[in-house]
Amino acid sequence: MSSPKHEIKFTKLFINGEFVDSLSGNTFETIDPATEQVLATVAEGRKEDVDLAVKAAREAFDTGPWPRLSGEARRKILLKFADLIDENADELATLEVIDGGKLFGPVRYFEVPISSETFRYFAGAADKIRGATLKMSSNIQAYTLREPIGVVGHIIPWNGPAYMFATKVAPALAAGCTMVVKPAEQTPLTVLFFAHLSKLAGVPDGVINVVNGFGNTAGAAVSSHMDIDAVTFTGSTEVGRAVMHAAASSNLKPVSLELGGKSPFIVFDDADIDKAAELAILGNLTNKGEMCVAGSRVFVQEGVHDVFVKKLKVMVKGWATGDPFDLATRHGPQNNKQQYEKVLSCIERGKKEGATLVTGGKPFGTKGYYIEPTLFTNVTDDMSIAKDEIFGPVISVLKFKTVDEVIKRANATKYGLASGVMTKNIDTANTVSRSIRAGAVWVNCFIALDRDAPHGGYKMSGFGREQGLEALEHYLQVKTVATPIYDSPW
Ligand code: TXE
Repeated sequence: MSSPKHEIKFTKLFINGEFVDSLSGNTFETIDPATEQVLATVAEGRKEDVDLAVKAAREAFDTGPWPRLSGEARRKILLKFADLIDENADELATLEVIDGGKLFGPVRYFEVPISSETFRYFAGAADKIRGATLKMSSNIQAYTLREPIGVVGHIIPWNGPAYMFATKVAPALAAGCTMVVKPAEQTPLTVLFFAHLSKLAGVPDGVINVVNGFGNTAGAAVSSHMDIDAVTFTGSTEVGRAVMHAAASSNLKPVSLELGGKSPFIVFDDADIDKAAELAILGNLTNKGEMCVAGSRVFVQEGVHDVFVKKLKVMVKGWATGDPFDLATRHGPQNNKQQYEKVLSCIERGKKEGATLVTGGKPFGTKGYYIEPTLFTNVTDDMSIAKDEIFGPVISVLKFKTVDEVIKRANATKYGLASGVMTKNIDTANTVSRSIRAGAVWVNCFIALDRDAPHGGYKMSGFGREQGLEALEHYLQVKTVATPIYDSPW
């Protein structure tokens, strides 16, 4: 299957309901990572464009209908938005592929439908946001209001723009917020298409604004803006720190950060080894390893280590690499050149530090940012491939002996995003689940993400939760209203 016919319709900034050029007229190119060809020239927003977008969002919040609509009215618009995502799934999936190097099949039949379902999930929450009645004292009664926080800034990464847009925008809309979205400079196209759909869905002008641009200009202008009330960020730990800093030194806006990971995937001797091998592959090679939740430290107990590695080797070698539009392809190009070079340099370091390269380890083909799916064994905890997030198709296998040992080693990381445990012993599963310091423990499964399951990090993987009803908390604030009661009988 070759690329379906496509036309790139939206390349400008989206401010106050209109597609507009940047004030400076500056543009930048976005590249197809499978071909290294320029796909489109996109308007480049900077601080002055972010200011305009914030002004529109501010007005939409302070005087516009959105925060004042009933939950039911917002729900209807979110449901319409979801239907439009489904109706435009082919086009959205195509943009995800050509702009981000993702595979057409998984995006078209999984990530785009998940995005529309995320809108439906939060549509269902829009009319159920409510406070509590408080019993303060005998002569005061009080209740809480949960009000939208205001103008939100969303800084989005490049590894799943459609999924990320839905994850951040749907709950913020449900809560009644208005927003400025800053897509990653590598992948602006899907987000711009979503902006177009938002207008068709009936989201009022100024509620969603999109400013394409670079991190240190447009991104920094969002995180340091005095008139943005909260910011959500998904990306590297390093930039997460900068975003928090900017938020603190501007208007003390609350921040939620979803950062990197180095998640353990632990295979005990009694596990279903075929299933464990399959999940180790999916947990590391899905989306060419560009996943914050990748199970990139595969701990295998010594009794099954060799047979497990043998199975893994066969599967990694057979992981079909090629045209992202071919439904038989399992592995596409890395998202961008910088990421491609980073992954290759991590692989070189792994080799130098003495890990055994079982298969892969090189660029694939002659065109595009393709890297062979790579398997390392004899990895030790001190090696950089066991410590640093690679965000690429690299599996590292580490051997262990006992439950206590593996818990200690699994927790010996600055990250804490996710983890996996493969065992048939319920006691082992329970002990490990309660001992791992991470936002998710997946027992006999992996990447069990769901819109109803709060997702987020412990430690330097960040804080705040996305998905689940918990996601709404970031977009709401609580007000206590108290009134005196005269002549109360109680
Ligand atoms: O991310 P950045 P990069 C990890 C992964 C990857 C590494 C580097 O390990 O290899 O980060 O990727 C915006 N103020 N993850 O450099 O720079 C930027 O424009 C405000 C994990 O591409 O963090 C983009 O929109 N914003 C991850 C977004 O931040 C700034 C997903 C993410 O880019 C900014 C992506 C600044 N000063 C990378 N600088 C995950 N958790 O899923 C950049 N940005």
